[in-house]
This record gives sequence, structure tokens and C-alpha cells, in this order.
Amino acid sequence: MAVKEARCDLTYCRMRGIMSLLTAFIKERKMGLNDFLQKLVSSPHICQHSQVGGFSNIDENRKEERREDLSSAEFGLTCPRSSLAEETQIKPSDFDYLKIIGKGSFGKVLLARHKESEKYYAVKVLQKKIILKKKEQKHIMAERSVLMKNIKHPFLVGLHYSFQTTDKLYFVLDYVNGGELFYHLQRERIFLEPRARFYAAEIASALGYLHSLHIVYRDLKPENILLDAQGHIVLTDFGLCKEGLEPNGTTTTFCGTPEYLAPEVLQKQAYDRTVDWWCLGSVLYEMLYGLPPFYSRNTAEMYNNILHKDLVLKPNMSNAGRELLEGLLQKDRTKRLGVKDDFLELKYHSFFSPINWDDLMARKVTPPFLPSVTGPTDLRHFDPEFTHLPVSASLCSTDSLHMTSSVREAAGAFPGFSYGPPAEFAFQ
Ligand code: ISQ
Repeated sequence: MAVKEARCDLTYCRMRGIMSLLTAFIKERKMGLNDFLQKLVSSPHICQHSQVGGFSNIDENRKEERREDLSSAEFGLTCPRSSLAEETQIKPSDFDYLKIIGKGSFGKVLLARHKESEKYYAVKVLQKKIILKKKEQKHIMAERSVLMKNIKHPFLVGLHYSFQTTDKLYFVLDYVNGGELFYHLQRERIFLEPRARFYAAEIASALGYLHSLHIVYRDLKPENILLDAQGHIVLTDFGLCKEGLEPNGTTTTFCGTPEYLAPEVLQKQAYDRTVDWWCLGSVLYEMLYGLPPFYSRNTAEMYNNILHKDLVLKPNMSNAGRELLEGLLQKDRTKRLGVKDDFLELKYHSFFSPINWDDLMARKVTPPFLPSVTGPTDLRHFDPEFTHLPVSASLCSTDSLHMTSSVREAAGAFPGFSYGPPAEFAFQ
């Protein structure tokens, strides 16, 4: 049933996407009609919409250009249908790649400096052939479409551009260097309630915002929760799973660290936005207790605990905190806190009564901890395991790839991926 709900959401999202594109572009009059049509045809999900399908015919005469694009294997913007990113010609060599700051099975995240503006970005580079091998195009395109769905929130990472070369996908994201929240938690073992409350409130407001756009985060996990240089939360990685494989090697509906998996996700049952409130409960629990709820070193035992073991809360916490955790870590999602009024149920929970939500959203609440960084190139909070790795020269190489059939397949597998703001707003 909730699966059906999720499908409806997706359709609704697409509708919203179309509507926001139309209204934003028409209202702001930043682009001509031709640009608008180009943007429209470059979004596959929009093209697929019955009411828009007819538009895509106008692009028929571009098929020849597309073939040329693919065979030239040129680095830069090979997406067959022009999008804004293509028109502004953003390409890998526009950046200096300084350090690797994260790594997953699909690719890596690099600290990069835009040569012209000298601004710093986190550039996520994914290998198309690995994504295709793991049949993860849907996740990646979902991440990209979530990121570009006009998402603007103080505690969500912002996407500036996405573009592609023959063999790689690039996301140009806000760069933050306060470190992973859990890096700081590990150093301090636990956080006291006021500090945990502040982070939980910022995360909750970001999740509530995504829900208001009919987006379920689902994969909230420690490595996706970062701090910026001022100490505010930044959530990353919408829809992207780092590991992507179950222990038996098959693709799965969930991935990554299993600690925060809600019972319904573990059981591969239908899930809805309440899954995010379970994950928030897990994050809050770990901040207060130093380990995830239901934790066991034995993964099978932990799965069993998540599904069947009662939540045990030690007495050394406030009644409000206890009540909140019991509400969020409710195994039955139909009884979970947030099932009825979503974020509002958390916002008005007594645990959060010290929070002034307007100030919080305006980033006016002083964070309880200031990550000490001297500037953007201060990488002390990143894992040296990554930062010590050499940055591959292939990232902005202009060499042509040999067009094998698999390279050709990968090259054309992400139509409409590229995205960028109107040129006058680029890299301001
Ligand atoms: C932004 N800044 C630092 C690290 C990041 C990792 C993933 C996504 C965005 C990021």
C-alpha cells in the first residue's frame, strides 16, 4: 500500500517538477523559449509525461548530432540534448581537483576549485560503467533529480551543476569541511542532550522539508551527516548508496550500513516517509548513547534485534528525550511519531521545546560546537585514508576513449543528466 503511495508521490513529484520548471522559467523570464524547450527535452522524466511527450518531437533533428556526440567521445558535455549546463559548457577541466575527500564503490568526492571563480566545491564523480553494472541508474538519476528539484534548505547540500563525460557523471555540490557528525561523536563518545537536540532539530527540519516535496530520504546514515565550518548540519547523498550490494552480491533495495535500517526496510516491506523518523530516532539514540539502537557486532543478531527486541533506554535521560526516542523507534510504522502530521509532530514535541524553530531555520541558533578549520583547504576533519590518495589525472583528461560497445552504452545511458543554472547565475 505504501509502495503505491510512493509511486503516487513520484508522479506528483514529476508533476511538481514540470510545474516548477514552467513557473520558474516563465516567471523569471531569464531564458528564451528555445532555452526553455531545450531544458524540457533534456529531462527524460518530463519528456515521458503524457502531456509533454509531444514536445520531444521537436528534437528529432538532433539525433544526428547525438550520434556525432557519442562517437567523438569528447570530454565536456556529451549529453545528446542540450541543457543549460551544456550551453554554459561546463566541463571537468574547468576545475582544479585538489584532494579526494570521500570514496565509495561508484566513485569519489573531491575538493575542487573552479578555476575562473576560484570557488571551492565538492565534486562527486561517478563511473558510469560501475553504475550500469550494478543497475543503479535509477538511484543516480533519482539523486540528480532530487538535487535539482529546486531544493533549497539550510541543512541540505546544494547542487550547482551536474554534467557528464563519456564515462563519468559529475555533481558539483556545496563544499563543507566541518567533518562528519559521527567523526566528532566518536571523539567525544556521547553528546549531552542540548547538543544532540540541536543536531536532531536541524536534521528533522531538513527531513520535514524533503517530505513536504514528497521526497523520502530513506538512507539517512552517519556518513551522510556532515557539519559545515560553522557547525551546522549538512545532509548529503540523496538516493545514492555507497555500497550498493548485499553480502551475497545481488542488488538490493537498501544498502550501506545496516544500523539505521527501519524494520519495514529490513523486511523489504512497503515503506513511507515515517522511515526517516525511524532513522532520526537512530541518529539521536547514537548521539546520546554512543552506539546505534539494537546494536550488535553480529549483523544477523542486530537485524533480529531491530525486528524483535524491545527498545531499552537507560534512566539517565530526560522524560522528554525518552518519550521522543520511544515514539521515533516504534517498530510499527503506523504507530510511529510523525505518521499523522509528519514533522509537525516532532516540532511540537516537548523534547524540542527549547528550540526556536524560526531562528533555527534562519541559522541564527549558535551551534553547540565550532569545528576548528582555518579555511577551505583545511582538511583536518576528513579521513586521511582518502585525502592521502593521489588525485587521478583522468578526471580532467581530454583523451578520447576507445569506443567499445560498453563505453558507447555507458556514454548514452544518462540522457538529461546535465544541469546548470542560467549562465548569469553560474559560479557567482
Ligand atoms: C560536501 N562537502 C564535503 C564532503 C561531501 C561529501 C559528499 C557530498 C557533499 C560533500
